[in-house]
Amino acid sequence: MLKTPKGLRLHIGFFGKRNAGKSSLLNAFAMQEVSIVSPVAGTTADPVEKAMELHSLGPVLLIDTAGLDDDAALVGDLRREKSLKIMERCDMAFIVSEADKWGSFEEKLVSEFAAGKVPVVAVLNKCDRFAVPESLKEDFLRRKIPFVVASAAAGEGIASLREAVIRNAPEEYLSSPRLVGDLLEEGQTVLLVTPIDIEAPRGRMILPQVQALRDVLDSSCCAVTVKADMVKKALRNLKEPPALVVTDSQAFGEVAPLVPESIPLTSFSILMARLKGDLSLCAAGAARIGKKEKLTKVLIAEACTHHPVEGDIGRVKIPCAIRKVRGKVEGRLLAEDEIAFTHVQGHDYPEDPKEYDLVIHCGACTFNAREMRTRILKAAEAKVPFTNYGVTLAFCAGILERALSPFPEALEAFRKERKENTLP
Ligand SMILES: Nc1nc2c(ncn2[C@@H]2O[C@H](COP(=O)(O)OP(=O)(O)OP(=O)(O)O)[C@@H](O)[C@H]2O)c(=O)[nH]1
Ligand code: SF4
Ligand SMILES: [Mg+2]
Repeated sequence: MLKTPKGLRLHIGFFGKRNAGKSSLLNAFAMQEVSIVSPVAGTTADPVEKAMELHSLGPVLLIDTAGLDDDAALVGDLRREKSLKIMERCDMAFIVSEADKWGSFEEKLVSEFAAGKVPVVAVLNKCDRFAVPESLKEDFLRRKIPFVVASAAAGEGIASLREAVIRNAPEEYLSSPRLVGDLLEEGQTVLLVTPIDIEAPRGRMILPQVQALRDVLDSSCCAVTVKADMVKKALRNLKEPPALVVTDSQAFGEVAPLVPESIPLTSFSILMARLKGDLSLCAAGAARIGKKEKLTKVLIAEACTHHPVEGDIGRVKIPCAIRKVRGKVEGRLLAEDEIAFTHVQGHDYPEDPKEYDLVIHCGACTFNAREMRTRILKAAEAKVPFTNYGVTLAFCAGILERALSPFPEALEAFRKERKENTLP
């Protein structure tokens, strides 16, 4: 159950003033003592996460946060900041207050989430001690704000809270997103090319590969999985050509000449870019690498916090590939330090990335779509082009047009941006 990638879980945040009962509610919801509860205001200092399976919806991630009282002096700035970061990651928010204390602070949270189109549920807790004013209930009904009257202590209203999640969950979580299945018809064959190199985890495959394989099977299609050196043989052995070839982006250059032009070819990272964010934007963003204007500062963001390995994609392969392309654009050999690559990992990401000429993100398979969209939005607001690993490598290898062939809109966005390029 807990093997579901974090990125595909509905993220539900518990927000509200200190002592409102957020941690108690999370524990009651999860039916486990996950988060520490105490009468001392400010008990939860750091976000606490709990993954669970919610009946009839599927995998969710519950996130408890530090109280966000309106009096900033009461709550440390760092705590506030952490809770605010969780707000950006949430697909749904529980706004918790004591039953008779719902006020302007909670209303402000409602408007903030509404602005980000994040569904909220008002949770009026401690109903064993305090009564919810009738006028408040009427007000919620009139404004169509879902609310639940609960008591974490008495276990009241917890079932209604679960129902409220299912009733208000964003559409995309009710129908699981497709990684590749929508490109296929039942019974077709897909060739998946997955190199087993030093970066491949021991004894297993990486998430995008596993997810693609699962989606092909869910689509009642046939998946043939090979390493890059077996592509030729696999194509020869198949009686009918595959409907699609999906390759690891690092093997794209090796695989592309082996696959006839008539067979659509793309990469796992391009499928992930489409699932997680905005493929057209990533395609247009990659064109920045080949533009005449100088490229001096590049931000490389990775969702995982793994230790870099030899030949690491973000630290070695991408900087090398970009220097090479820039060398061609500028018609000279670039010195090592002419382009500064800054690396960030995990949930670190600048609030305002305006100092960079380009942001390059990993496939973000462990992030949910909303977190990725928030990052894209930050780059867009700072007018900084944004792209991802797979799209970058395909661009640098000169094969992005081919990799985008199954996605006409993204191809068009890339061609439009590329007009100003100096590259052939
Ligand atoms: N009577 C009653 N007390 C509750 C209820 N829910 C929580 N409490 C009590 O309220 C106090 C605060 O509960 P917490 O769950 O720690 O509240 P919190 O919102 O997580 O507080 P922070 O640590 O400030 O984030 C504790 O003493 C709980 O036992 C409830 O439904 N009824
Ligand atoms: S670094 Fe990014 S693409 Fe790679 S496994 Fe982690 S989340 Fe997925
Ligand atoms: Mg707490």
